[in-house]
Amino acid sequence: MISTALIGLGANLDNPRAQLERALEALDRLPLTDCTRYSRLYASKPVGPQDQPDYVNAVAELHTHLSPLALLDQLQALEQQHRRVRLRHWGPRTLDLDLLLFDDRSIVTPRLVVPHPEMLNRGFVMRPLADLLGPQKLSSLSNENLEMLAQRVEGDDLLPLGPQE
Ligand code: A4P
Ligand code: MG
Repeated sequence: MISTALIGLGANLDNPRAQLERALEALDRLPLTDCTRYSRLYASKPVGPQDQPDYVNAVAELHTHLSPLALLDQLQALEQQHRRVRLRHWGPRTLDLDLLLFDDRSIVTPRLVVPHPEMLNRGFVMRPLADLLGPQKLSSLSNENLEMLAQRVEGDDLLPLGPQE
């Protein structure tokens, strides 16, 4: 059975834009998985500790035959390949991959919570997600449409990156 998964990507170390571009290619090469589309990239101010570089964020849509936990394994392996430095919670990282949504499933296990518990509070997730999916309803989250949810959390701290920047 094929499922649709939405992945949040974030990086703020070692040329974050290049990290994200490499990660998007790598997502398309995961076993039993295609990256069908992705949002534009956004520069964003750090949420959490402020004494760290700005982030680059994006959201990618995958079609996958993997289970949610098998996909999480693959995402964590990719983070390791990008030599992610995990110094502190909400601190700087070369690559962070969050599993935002998996079809319309709700999952609560020690290793994986879907929908990602913080996504609704984060403009750097909701704006690219709304760009990608349009004003549809997300049944696993709420009855509100995505564009309205995105507007509610949007600040002025998101900057779309052009192709050559
Ligand atoms: N885990 C549970 N559910 C999930 C899920 N849906 N997706 C578990 C991914 N992982 C999930 O994650 C800790 C554990 O969460 C994993 O072992 C997994 O089993 P982590 O990524 O190792 O820990 P972390 O990154 O230190 O914490 P966390 O909560 O993931 O940080 P966030 O929420 O990713 O926040 N500001 C801007 N502008 N842009 C950003 O991208 N990112 C962060 C990090 C802070 N500020 C930011 C940004
Ligand atoms: Mg994370």
